Amino acid sequence: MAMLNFERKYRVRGGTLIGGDLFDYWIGPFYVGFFGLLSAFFAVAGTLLLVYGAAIGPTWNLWQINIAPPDLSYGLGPAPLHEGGLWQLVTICALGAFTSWALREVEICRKLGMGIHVPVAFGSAILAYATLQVVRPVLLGAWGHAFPYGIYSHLDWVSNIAYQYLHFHYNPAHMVAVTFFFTTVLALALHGSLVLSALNPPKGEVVKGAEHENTFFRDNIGYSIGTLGIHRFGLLLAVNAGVWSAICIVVSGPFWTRSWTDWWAWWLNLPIWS
Ligand code: UQ2
Repeated sequence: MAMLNFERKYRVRGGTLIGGDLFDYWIGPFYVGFFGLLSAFFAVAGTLLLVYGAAIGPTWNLWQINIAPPDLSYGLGPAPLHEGGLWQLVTICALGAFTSWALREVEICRKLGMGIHVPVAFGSAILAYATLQVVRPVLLGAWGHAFPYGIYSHLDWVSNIAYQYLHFHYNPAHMVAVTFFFTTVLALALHGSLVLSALNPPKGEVVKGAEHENTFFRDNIGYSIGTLGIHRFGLLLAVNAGVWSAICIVVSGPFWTRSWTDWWAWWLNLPIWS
């Protein structure tokens, strides 16, 4: 792929966290770096392990393939390859690939003299995954509490865990997480549609800018959060969606074992009613 002329200015040396100049190069449009190689290694290794797991399994039906964590009886110890060991290796590869990818983003930020907002935001998604697959199983004492890798099997896992707490939607942290997810979607829909409506007019019509964007929302709801503000707000919403997801799952089991509907008894038990 040809290097665009502006890339010459931004393909700068340095900013690496590890390895100095050794891995400081590009392959086509992609920056490599130590963490690029590490991320690619973990991604390929993890994928091959999943394919191997499918090969020793009972089906090649894409919907039914399942790489399950070890039985609860293995606790937090290593399991034989065919009894959850594959799942353990895949999980190491996944976390290795995700964190390497985040650190590769940090290196690119440093090269460009930018803030590290993007990798920090990605970190909230990694946190949610790590909480599901590592933090909560460790607190509960067995890898068997993590979810299996498979399309239907992981959906079944979610359904089963939800019923274990009778009705997971009564989990207050889950309510907060869902609200952040939906508000993120609303904010991005408002932002994307507003920017397109101003910057991408029909042929022959003049392009509008921030003044028009502000005016639309002031006319419509009496308030405009501003062009910088909407991006700060979007980051806040999206990061909180990940953080509250992590909170809502880590409290389920380690800190609350009963029905989530029962949790709301604190309200009925307030002394003001008696
Ligand atoms: C805005 C603004 C933008 C935007 C958007 C708004 C000019 C281009 C979407 C409007 C957003 C508001 C009022 C906050 C929405 C609140 C919730 C809870 C979704 O004012 O500035 O910049 O993209």
